[in-house]
Amino acid sequence: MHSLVRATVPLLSITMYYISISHVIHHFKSNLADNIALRKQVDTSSNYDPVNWPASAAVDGETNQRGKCGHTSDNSHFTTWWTVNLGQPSTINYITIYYRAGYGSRFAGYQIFVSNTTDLNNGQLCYEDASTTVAEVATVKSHQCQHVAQYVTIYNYRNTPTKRYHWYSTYAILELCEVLVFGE
Ligand SMILES: [Ca+2]
Repeated sequence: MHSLVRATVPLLSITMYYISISHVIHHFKSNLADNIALRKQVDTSSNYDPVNWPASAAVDGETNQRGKCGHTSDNSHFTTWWTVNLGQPSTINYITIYYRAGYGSRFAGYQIFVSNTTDLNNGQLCYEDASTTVAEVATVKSHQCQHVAQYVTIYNYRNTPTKRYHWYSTYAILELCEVLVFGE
């Protein structure tokens, strides 16, 4: 009888150990690997061409630079923004942006906000690009942004008459090929 008990306890411990490890792996995967922005509702300050460059193209799962990108108007705006609604307050881990290649002068200076309403004044600034040369502006870049939020907004602005750097585009324009929000 005693030997049976001794044999059972280690087996139970091993089983519990594996259950615990698989739970951790599942939790790790869902935290890091799920793009919770995919095909979610989006909104934008303006559209350059809602048919060929729709705002929703930034959450269609296609990161290919030759595919569609969300593109705000290029018509004399000094502020511009694009927002994805995650549907509910979500635990965000990090955000990866695929920008249109070759247009770093437009993307430069962009900000990432997370918020629980569409009012950015109630949100948190996660990141602001401070590249000093156009070559520093990465076409693909990930940002740690560990907050609980329902909305992720990419915002940009151009001061007039003085821009931060002479190589910045004159107007604020966003060309987001894909915005991935990893979290749960
Ligand atoms: Ca896309």
